[in-house]
Amino acid sequence: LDHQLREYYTVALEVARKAGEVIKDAFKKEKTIDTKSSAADLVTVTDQAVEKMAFAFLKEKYPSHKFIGEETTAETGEKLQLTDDPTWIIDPIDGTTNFVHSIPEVCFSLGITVNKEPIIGVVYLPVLDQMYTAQKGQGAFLNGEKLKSSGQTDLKKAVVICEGGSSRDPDIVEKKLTNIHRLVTASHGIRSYGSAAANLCRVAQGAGDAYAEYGIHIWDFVAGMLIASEAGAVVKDPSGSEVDLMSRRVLAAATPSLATQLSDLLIHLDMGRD
Ligand code: LIP
Repeated sequence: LDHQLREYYTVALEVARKAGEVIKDAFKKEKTIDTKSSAADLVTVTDQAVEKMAFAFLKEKYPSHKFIGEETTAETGEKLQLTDDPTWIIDPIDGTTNFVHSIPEVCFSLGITVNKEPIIGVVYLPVLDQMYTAQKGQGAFLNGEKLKSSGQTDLKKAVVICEGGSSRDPDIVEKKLTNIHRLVTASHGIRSYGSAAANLCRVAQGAGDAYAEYGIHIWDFVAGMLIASEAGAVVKDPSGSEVDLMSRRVLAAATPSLATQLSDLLIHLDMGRD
């Protein structure tokens, strides 16, 4: 099994580099934009092209594996099903709004699960040439350099990463703003990088002490959560229970104590299940 995982990892890096080239090239050009679940839920032809390319490449190598992708799911409208089979989970561009607005925090995110557990995570930010990687039990790395989360235990001294998200439902927006109000009041400050995958990688490298978001999907966080936890961060459901890949929300914090302080502080939005 070990050599198989090593091979998956090599292939994951290869496909991330390929995707990165396409994204980096398109980043400088004019974008063709469409919307999905809301007027702020964006997709471009590049998202779709990158996912198609990645799936074609991977399916040829691993015809018996399962594949979950953001844009394929949007196109087919099929209900997500995570099985025990090896599953390649892709967000072709995490941070599509950044991509559309020429903000360089855009990434290709690829997580592999076996028995519904993330075992490999690759998050590549091609414009910044930052390759974050993790294999279960083997630590997390940025361009080959080992990562360690900050170790912060006190919310008062923490920077917390959070997002407005793409829902424009007034009730959801209001609850998110209440959370932001509470976070600003309780901490050193908040940051938003515009991509769940990038946010988790920032926590992994200690650039920010914690991150919580409601309304994301498995493809946004499955790779980043492994990178964060392999860097020593705690990854949970925001309520404090075990993280649930289908529950559309995640919390990562540098320490268990910081995670608890955030769980106690936030309103836990129920965004439904995938
Ligand atoms: C994005 C997430 C981000 C969230 C955005 C959006 P996309 O994913 O990574 O954290 O705040 O609303 O869902 O759509 O760029 O892949």
